[in-house]
Amino acid sequence: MKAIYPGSFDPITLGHLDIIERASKLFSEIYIVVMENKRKKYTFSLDERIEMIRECTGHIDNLKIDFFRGLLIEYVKNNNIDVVIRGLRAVTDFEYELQMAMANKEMCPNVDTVFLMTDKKYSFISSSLVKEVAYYGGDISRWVPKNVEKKLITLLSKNKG
Ligand code: COD
Repeated sequence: MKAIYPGSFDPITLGHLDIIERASKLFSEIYIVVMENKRKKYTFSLDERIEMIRECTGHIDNLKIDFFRGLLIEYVKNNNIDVVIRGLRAVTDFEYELQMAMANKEMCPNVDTVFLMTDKKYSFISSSLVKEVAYYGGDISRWVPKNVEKKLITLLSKNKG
């Protein structure tokens, strides 16, 4: 079965990576798709977000990394994908995720959303939290892959300098 794990990945964290590693054992092929929404402002460019994912997922064989500007469900239909994977951290994620899963199901009834629960050590991690802690000089090494930590530090030193 083919699955898609869509997200902003701005940037990818160890929470995302944990979901990717676990999903890659459950499905034959995983599409990691970086979604780009014109109305949203990102810290990293599309190319940077893709590159960071590529650098830290080289050990997983059944991955395809891609991007898309548009409705997720269009990408799903165009690529004959069976399942949408999403991660759940806390009850606060649930409402948004349920709404998205239901809208996607309504638009494409043969596609299901599968939720993977976060590992408890990553349950509080989000891309925004990591960026905020890094901005104020905190240690983010336990929350992001090494390549992402380096990239964030470089970006912040450029912005401060
Ligand atoms: N542990 C486990 N899971 C996690 C963690 C963690 N620490 N951190 C994040 N996750 C999960 C999130 O819950 C989410 O499921 C996924 O990882 C990606 O997270 P983000 O934050 O990188 O990406 P999102 O949630 O901003 O992505 C939203 C989309 C861009 C996928 C969505 O808005 C979308 O599909 N947009 C395209 C337009 C569209 O189709 N809109 C209609 C949707 S009905």
